[in-house]
Amino acid sequence: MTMKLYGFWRSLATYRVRVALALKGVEAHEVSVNLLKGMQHGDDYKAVNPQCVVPSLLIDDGPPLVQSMTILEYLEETHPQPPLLPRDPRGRARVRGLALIVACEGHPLIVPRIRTYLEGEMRLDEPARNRWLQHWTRKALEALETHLAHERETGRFCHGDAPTFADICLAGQVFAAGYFNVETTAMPTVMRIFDECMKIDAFDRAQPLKQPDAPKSLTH
Ligand SMILES: N[C@@H](CCC(=O)N[C@@H](CS)C(=O)NCC(=O)O)C(=O)O
Repeated sequence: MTMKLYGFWRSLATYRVRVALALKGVEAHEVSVNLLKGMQHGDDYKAVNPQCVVPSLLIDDGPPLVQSMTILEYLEETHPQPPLLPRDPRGRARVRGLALIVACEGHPLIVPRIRTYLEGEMRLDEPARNRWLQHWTRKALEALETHLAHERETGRFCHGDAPTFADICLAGQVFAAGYFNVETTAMPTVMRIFDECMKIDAFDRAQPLKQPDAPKSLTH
């Protein structure tokens, strides 16, 4: 089986898939789609992903898998070890809920096409656009913090003592806070869990600035 992952160093949705692949020990060749240069809109990539977003996962000659959380679910079903969801339905619902606070609520509001629209169509100047990016990034992190600080299922990680989908999404959202200069001192639980995640090689190696397509000026 050959796997090809279309992604981009800075993409947080790609980060989720990169971490899950690494945790599961699955090899995928990553192809960089430069979102900052608009390569997602080129005809070649549009043929892979008509929504013009990364990630897309190609497995052999089947149709591309799209949407990072769907790809995580696919990896969980096909490579059950190590599990990235708890065994019990209630625990699974909690983990998916935490993950989707990021993947369905926070992250979609800060992606390049939204930033471009705010600037081009809505005529927001840069400070106003940055306020938008910071606001929605912070909102998702604050919601995570409240859940994690108050629910007894929280352990070393978001749910117990092993990483799950929720930790993968949390870690990406903390990188978003870094991109947009969002203050994280009021989120001690989120940051404690982020630090735990980054002790794991799969999370660390997948991080944006450690990707071969990240600009050398930022990585050195
Ligand atoms: N919900 C999608 C989000 C995909 C997405 O928006 N990806 C961003 C990068 S993180 C992208 O490719 N954006 C291109 C654009 O907005 O033009 C997923 O989780 O896969």
